[in-house]
Amino acid sequence: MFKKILIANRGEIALRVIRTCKEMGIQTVAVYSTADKDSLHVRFADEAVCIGPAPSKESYLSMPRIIAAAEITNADAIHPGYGFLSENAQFSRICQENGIKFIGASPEMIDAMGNKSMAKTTMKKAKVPVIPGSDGVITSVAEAKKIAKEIKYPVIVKASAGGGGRGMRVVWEEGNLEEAIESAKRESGAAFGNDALYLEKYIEDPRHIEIQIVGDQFGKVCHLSERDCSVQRRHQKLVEETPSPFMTKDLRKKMGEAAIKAAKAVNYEGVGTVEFLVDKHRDFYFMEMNTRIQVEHTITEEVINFDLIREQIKVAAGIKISGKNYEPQLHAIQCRINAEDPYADFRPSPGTITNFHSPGGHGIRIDTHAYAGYTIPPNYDSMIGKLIAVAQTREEAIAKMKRALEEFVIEGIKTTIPFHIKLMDNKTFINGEITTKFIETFEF
Ligand code: MV4
Repeated sequence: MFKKILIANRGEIALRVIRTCKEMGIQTVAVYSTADKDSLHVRFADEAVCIGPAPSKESYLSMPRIIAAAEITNADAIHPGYGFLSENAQFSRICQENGIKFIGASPEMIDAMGNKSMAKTTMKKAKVPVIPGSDGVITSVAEAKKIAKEIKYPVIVKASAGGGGRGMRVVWEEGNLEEAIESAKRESGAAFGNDALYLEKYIEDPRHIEIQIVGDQFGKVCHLSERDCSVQRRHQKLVEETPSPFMTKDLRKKMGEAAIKAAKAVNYEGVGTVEFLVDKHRDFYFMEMNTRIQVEHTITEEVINFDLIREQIKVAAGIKISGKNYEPQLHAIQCRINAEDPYADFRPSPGTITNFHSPGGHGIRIDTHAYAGYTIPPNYDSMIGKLIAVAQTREEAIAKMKRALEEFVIEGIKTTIPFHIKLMDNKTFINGEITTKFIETFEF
């Protein structure tokens, strides 16, 4: 087992990793920017190294500074959390070259899954269902027109290097295809330095349902059931839950098997997520594979009673998994508490928290690095905490969540709490009729 892990991240996820390391008897090293000197991850780690000024590029994204911090503290592994360098192939490679275990995917795996059209081709070969469309990238407008005619409109143009909805265009008729391709090309070229595009059938009003998987170094892969992340706004998840209100035993079995097939096709090692789009007929399609621990891993932990960070560290250290799949035993919902003003188009609201009271009681979990007196720097992600409610049924979990949201006091800044309270009262949400379109129609 590792003796000392450096956590190359900040905020609640840095704290989350430190907690499990402590329970496992592993020493921890925090890294921090000057903006985070008063952050809890710095206080709770065994050692802390300042790696630079506030801008991420000069601190949490600086590979030489993080590697240097690992070397001076003698860390034998790096946990990247999510975001920042967690899916950076070059960083994974540099860790490897410096004899530091990167607790995440190999550089090859990150590259293979980071290129969306390549990932899709790989999955198609492995007989994982994919959305009908071009075989790989499109090379001309004429070719795109031909494919679109075959699969029928509406179609969607996507950036091969894409993510977060950038470089994506929905096209309803042939007359608009050329212009959509041109503008998607410009956007993805500017955003990713790669303007390769692919084309597929547009699935109207789908659900975003992902499967948590774990693979060990011996080729065993198991799945830990699904998370429904359909409640998103501008590709930012706001609420996640498991089980999905749309799930059936049969669909879970099929999606679980498909996710395992996807992971085995690429010899996946570590914890990961296979994202699917699910249409109204419960047909599902591979969308992306994430090679990191995700923000919403918490709800899976709660319904199967399993520490995913512990599992991640164990498989990275070469320990075998049991190989059995897990089904949710309870219902868990997570609301993301962001320092944003939901009444002002979710505009970021950094600043000092003047008063902070967190809810508690049975079935409530809070993962946060915030406290009374804490100043949220403007430089990073606006998520300041995750509120998780766990109960026997979905109905009880919603009631518990609402109660906890009403107990939650955060003063001095604006947060997404009022938005979530309204959401927990919404009939469509309560009925579980959540698709990726739901938020657009939700009147807040
Ligand atoms: C789609 C789609 C419909 N049809 N692909 C959005 C982000 C990127 N990862 C893929 N996305 C979508 N791809 C086809 N063929 C609809 C979306 C989409 C979406 C997906 C998941 C969660 C929220 C979404 C919001 C809008 C669009």
